[in-house]
Amino acid sequence: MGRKPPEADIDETDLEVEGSAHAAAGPVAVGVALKRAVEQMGVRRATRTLLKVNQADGFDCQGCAWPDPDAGHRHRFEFCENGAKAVTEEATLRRVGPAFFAEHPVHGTAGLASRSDYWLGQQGRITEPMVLRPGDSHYRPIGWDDAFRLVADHLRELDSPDQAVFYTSGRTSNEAAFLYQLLVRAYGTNNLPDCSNMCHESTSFALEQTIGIGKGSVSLHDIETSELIVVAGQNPGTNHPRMLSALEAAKHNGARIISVNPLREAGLVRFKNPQKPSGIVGHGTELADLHLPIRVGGDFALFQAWGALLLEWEAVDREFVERHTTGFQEYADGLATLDWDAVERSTGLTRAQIEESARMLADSSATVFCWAMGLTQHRHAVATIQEVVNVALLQGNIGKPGAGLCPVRGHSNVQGDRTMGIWEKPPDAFLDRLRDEFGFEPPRHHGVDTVEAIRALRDGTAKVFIGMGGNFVSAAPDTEVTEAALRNADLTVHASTKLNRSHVVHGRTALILPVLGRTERDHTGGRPQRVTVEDSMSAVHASKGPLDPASPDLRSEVDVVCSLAQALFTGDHPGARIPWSEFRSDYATVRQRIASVVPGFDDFDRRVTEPGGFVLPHPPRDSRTFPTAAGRAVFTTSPLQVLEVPDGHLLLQTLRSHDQYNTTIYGLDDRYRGVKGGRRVVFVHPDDIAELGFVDGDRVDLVGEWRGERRVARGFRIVGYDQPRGCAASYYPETNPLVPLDSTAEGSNSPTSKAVVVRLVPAETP
Ligand SMILES: Nc1nc2c(c(=O)[nH]1)N[C@H]1C(S)=C(S)[C@@H](COP(=O)(O)OP(=O)(O)OC[C@H]3O[C@@H](n4cnc5c(=O)[nH]c(N)nc54)[C@H](O)[C@@H]3O)O[C@H]1N2
Ligand SMILES: Nc1nc2c(c(=O)[nH]1)N[C@H]1C(S)=C(S)[C@@H](COP(=O)(O)OP(=O)(O)OC[C@H]3O[C@@H](n4cnc5c(=O)[nH]c(N)nc54)[C@H](O)[C@@H]3O)O[C@H]1N2
Ligand SMILES: [Mo]
Repeated sequence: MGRKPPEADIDETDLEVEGSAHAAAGPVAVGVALKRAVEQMGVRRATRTLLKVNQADGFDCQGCAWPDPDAGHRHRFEFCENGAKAVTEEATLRRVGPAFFAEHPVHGTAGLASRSDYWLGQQGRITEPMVLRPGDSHYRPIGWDDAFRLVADHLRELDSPDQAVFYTSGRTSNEAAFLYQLLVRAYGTNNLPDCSNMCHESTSFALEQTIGIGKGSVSLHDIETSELIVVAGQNPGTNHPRMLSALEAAKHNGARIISVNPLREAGLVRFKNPQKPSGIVGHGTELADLHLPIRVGGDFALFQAWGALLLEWEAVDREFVERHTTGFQEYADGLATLDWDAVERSTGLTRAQIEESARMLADSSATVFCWAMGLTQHRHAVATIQEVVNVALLQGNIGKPGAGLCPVRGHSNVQGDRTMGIWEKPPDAFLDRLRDEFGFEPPRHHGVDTVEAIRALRDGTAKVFIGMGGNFVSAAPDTEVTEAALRNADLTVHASTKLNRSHVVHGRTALILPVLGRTERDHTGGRPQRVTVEDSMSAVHASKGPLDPASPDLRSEVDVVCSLAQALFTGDHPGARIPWSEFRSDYATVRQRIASVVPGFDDFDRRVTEPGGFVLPHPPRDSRTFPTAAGRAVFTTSPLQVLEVPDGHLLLQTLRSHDQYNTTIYGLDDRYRGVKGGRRVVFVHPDDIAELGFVDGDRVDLVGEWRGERRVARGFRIVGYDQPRGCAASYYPETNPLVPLDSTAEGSNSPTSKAVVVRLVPAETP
């Protein structure tokens, strides 16, 4: 593949399967990253861009939300293979302009709608606003002012502001996110679903209930100085590669690591640090001291069992428990009768394995618990994360050096977007401050989350969908239902950098608004602007792109929001009194407003200019203060729930390959799992393959049965793969048709993407 985009789409007959790799990162990773960057950008642009990634004077890598080292301690190359791919994807020299759209009809046999997200994304950057009007076969250019007028007219015609849905993906800067929620609330709704609803919502909900704040409690320094790190339900080698450097540093300081994962993911087993000679030539570092090959969904039971053993062994920080927590006795009583048979069935682990790992916990006086989607996307995700908190509280592992809770966020500013008020359930205190600052009464009733938004569009109670980034159609569950929902809309609008399926599965009228990405210089209002983001550890810092924009017609997200607001709010509408043009021409004025509305942002504009930015307050981390209703950290008692899978079925988790960013498919090489040239694979234990009457390499359809409904995803190649019996894994988003819209986590309403009960049947079309 060269500078030119691929003409052909994915051809699954090119699929090749080799054994899985044993080490992550290392020189191969560097090579792959540079090759892709040079292919799409050329040598000079690639070098110039990559040298600015995650530097104090550069831009924040859009790859993930992992924090950067302190300003003085960064490498010259402070990025990873997959960060470089994320940057390349955006900084590519490929372009999708009016000629492209004139050439390609949206529908029909060779239409854009017949293409995969891979093909669409590989075509390049969108250069001009485009519109698809009712009855049209092709997208056509539209001027920016006409585009804003079109959206404003639709919004004004609705019977109620609640008939519009305003989605956000997690790349949006703090400034754009703050203005976006301001626009939406001034318009009159809290319909602000975001990718978080499908991601760490279970975490935010569980932490809010137990420690009083929905964010993690550790710093990078805590990781590097901990005695024990538990990494559960997370694949850092692929999704947060720079985390491996922190884990390596921790190991050098004597930490031990437990990996809890159905799969033996490459990065956790062995890691070659590309920034060090030993990583280039040596065997790398053995990261995990103990790997627990847990059954999918077994973490709830594992953490209960750990709690029970710590109690039995009296490995409890009594002083912390007494001074800072509530609910301990009930929790301890609940675990006294723990059903060990159920624990072993649920986890697929032996009692010896659980005791060995619990012993490591007992022996550690500073433990960090890390987790991601393997814990959050389950029916009992909230209860599971509360069990993680229970175990942390037992040993006082919150608010002390080297210890804490570390949910590892996904999108690079997903945490910041929530801080800025992108939330369908805003707290009253936030709305009060918004009212006092801007002089209008924000709506108080809750809005729709992602799942509810799909229902509202499906049922016609919502008619307009606006997406600030993201790829709603492909990222959301139950693809057929979601596609029908979007097609049912009067208007779908996407502020995007690249083409994706949400542009081609659309409402009666569809708009694409092309925006600047992180890599690009933002010269809005005639002056250079910068934006800010918040990472997974609550550090806020500035981001400024070095490159010329992909096209002179791009606008910043801040500009898009302000311009839409100006088109929408006229006359004596309270929204018309908000100084949108001032905000657009000087983002510092937005930061001043953020400082007045959002706690922890005092003197924001000045503090963010300091190298490395600043860290937001976190009462449990900073002073063991727990802002819950009880004023203490809360032990939660929940009855053990075991996920039972009927005979002949498998429990399927849907995960990321090493060559994608969510629905953006960079390439077809999942190097660490040995899959190349295609993506439709299902990983199954060799004994399960045999027991189900198949052989490795067979092509099957995946059939989901849920509450009497049947869902099918077609044409997957079976790949024998080491994991607990009864489990299976396959890539997202190809498997999203199998995730039922109504199958969500209790409490957070996140789709259960990591627990889909399926049957394998011989493929209908071989
Ligand atoms: N390169 C790259 N980076 C990314 C992304 C990307 O797509 N590509 N996505 C970004 C986003 S938005 C996010 S949210 C993060 C996602 O980061 P991850 O959460 O690491 O992403 P997944 O690929 O979904 O991996 C889930 C991991 O959990 C394991 N797992 C599955 N089910 C269970 C279970 O029941 N229990 C346990 N203990 N483990 C389980 C899987 O085997 C897998 O290792 O990464 C972010 N960074
Ligand atoms: N089955 C299953 N489903 C899942 C998951 C899973 O593990 N399994 N994971 C879930 C998770 S964790 C998440 S976070 C969601 C992801 O859901 P989304 O965030 O909606 O999806 P992405 O694929 O990250 O969005 C990619 C698109 O964002 C646009 N984009 C990229 N950069 C920018 C930018 O700077 N500005 C703007 N305006 N647009 C930009 C591009 O047009 C690109 O096509 O998917 C969820 N869905
Ligand atoms: Mo995510």
